[in-house]
Amino acid sequence: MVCIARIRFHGVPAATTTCPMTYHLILGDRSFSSWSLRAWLLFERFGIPVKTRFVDFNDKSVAEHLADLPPARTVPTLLTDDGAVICESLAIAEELATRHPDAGLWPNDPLRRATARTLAAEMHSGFGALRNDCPMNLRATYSGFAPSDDVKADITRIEEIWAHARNLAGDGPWLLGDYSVADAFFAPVAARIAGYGLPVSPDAQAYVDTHLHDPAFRRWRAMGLVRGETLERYKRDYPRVDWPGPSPLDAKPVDSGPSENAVCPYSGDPVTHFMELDGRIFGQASGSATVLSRQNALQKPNTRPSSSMKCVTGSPE
Ligand SMILES: N[C@@H](CCC(=O)N[C@@H](CS)C(=O)NCC(=O)O)C(=O)O
Repeated sequence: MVCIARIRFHGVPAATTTCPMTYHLILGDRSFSSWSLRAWLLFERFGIPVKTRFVDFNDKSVAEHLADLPPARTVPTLLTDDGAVICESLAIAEELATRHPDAGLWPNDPLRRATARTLAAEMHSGFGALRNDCPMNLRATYSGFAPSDDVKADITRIEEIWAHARNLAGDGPWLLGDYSVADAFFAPVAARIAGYGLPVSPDAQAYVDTHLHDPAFRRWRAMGLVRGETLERYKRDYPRVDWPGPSPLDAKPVDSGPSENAVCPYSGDPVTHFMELDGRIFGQASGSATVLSRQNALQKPNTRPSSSMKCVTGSPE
């Protein structure tokens, strides 16, 4: 059955869709999984409802977690209720753009759209030195990192293509004017530049700062700071400094509700954990699956307590 729906999600008017399907997005650790961040931003920034599940990076390999969801071997992986298993972030972006043509994932203007696609594709296939030497770690900010020549070359190229896009559009703050898939794809690069203190031009730094102030990016980072562990394999031995972006607002966990929201804004499941912020109580569902299949990805998640909660925007919306 095909029907037209306009849904509101997280306060963002969602796209008109001829296909009101339930998406299930399987993600990795928020602090360390750069590809997961990209995919999540696509849903969050474009107001597309999604149920999220997280694999634990600490107990077994991602491929083992996803063994029952062929051909998936990596996160993010998107399950659609018509049976697709989409396990490449660029394919997730393209499929969402096709299924939600009014959501604005790509710019409408053909020249901007072509440029946004070019930048996203280059990010998807490139910048290996930066990705290898500076793994995304949203829990640590370093000083004293000395980039190799290969990392410097990657940064030079990134500055070149960012400047090309921003000059072409001329009306930022995002690469092609309004936020597009290209920006979601470069959010983890901005996080690396910030996290490793990589020197960039003032224009590039302004674009990095725009990401650091983006409420969606801040929400993701804040949730990663309070859930999951600091994974040793991503740590580097450089001196630590403070995160250069805005800090999350403090919130404290409370044992019980009722909360202002009955349903978790991230998973769509009934709330199981509660936090207090400025005298108001909000809830979320805390879920993680250790074995994933299409069937159990669609069921109520396992729950486990979180020791503290923080919120970046004053409410989880
Ligand atoms: N080309 C994939 C890359 C996805 C990817 O490499 N994801 C990492 C996490 S950020 C992963 O799942 N690695 C497998 C592992 O760590 O075992 C995409 O665009 O989604």
